[in-house]
Amino acid sequence: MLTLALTGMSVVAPSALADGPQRWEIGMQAPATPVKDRLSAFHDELLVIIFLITLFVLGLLLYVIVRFHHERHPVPTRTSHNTVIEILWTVVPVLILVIIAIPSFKLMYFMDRVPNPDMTIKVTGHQWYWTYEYPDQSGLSFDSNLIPEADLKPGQKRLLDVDNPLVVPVDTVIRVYVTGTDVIHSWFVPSFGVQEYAIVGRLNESWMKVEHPGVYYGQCNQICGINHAFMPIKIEAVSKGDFEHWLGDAKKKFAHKDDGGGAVRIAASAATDAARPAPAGN
Ligand SMILES: [Cu+2]
Repeated sequence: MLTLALTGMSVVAPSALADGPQRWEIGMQAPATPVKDRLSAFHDELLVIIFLITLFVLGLLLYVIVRFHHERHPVPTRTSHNTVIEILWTVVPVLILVIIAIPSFKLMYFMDRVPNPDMTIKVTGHQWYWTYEYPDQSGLSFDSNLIPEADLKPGQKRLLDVDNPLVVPVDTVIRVYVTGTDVIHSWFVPSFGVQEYAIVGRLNESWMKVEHPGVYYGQCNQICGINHAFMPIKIEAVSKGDFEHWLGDAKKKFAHKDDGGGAVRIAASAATDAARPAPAGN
């Protein structure tokens, strides 16, 4: 019941914090994690640099068009080399690229390294749905399937809403493992700045720390077969208290008859070994 209540709550909750594709959207989705904050800021910085370069080139073009118009400049110059200019137009772009590379690499390392994770989530891509596992929570796991268009309830998003969304607590550093069972998929949540390939036999790693409660949408963005467009990602970020409630309910709702497969146990022990003292409340 509480699960339903929570789900209902977040669906009804102010849509300012629901982040997915919007009509006529031209910018990026609003950031909801420190990684995406930095990605958006870096994007904006690059936009300034690109704008200045474009302006400079446009200025040069206009100057050439006006200054060397055949009426004003009937006899063309025969200049074919100018060492100073040639050095400049090689060195200056290199410098610009180096200046861009420094924050770019910093950001890449920031995205790559999981800072002291509080919990772990394992995402498995299948043709054509996702499985979510909480290895820290005695292997809680469930499948997340698209809601077909015919079954959509009012307020649910076509091709984006799922039967069982991934639920995560806010202000928690979450390590995300991504893997696959058949072909290559990609788990992509734009407002989290998380995009990780789901590859058979590999465990890719990313992380997120959701800053605001809300509903966030993503999609598989690696062409994975005929139903590629029908394996969306829905994440509900809730307060830590609500998350604990949800966990209690979810463990009952998704209790497995076989008490979890071998894979779940391996993931659980790997996660426990790797990190830190077992979380309280288990
Ligand atoms: Cu896909």
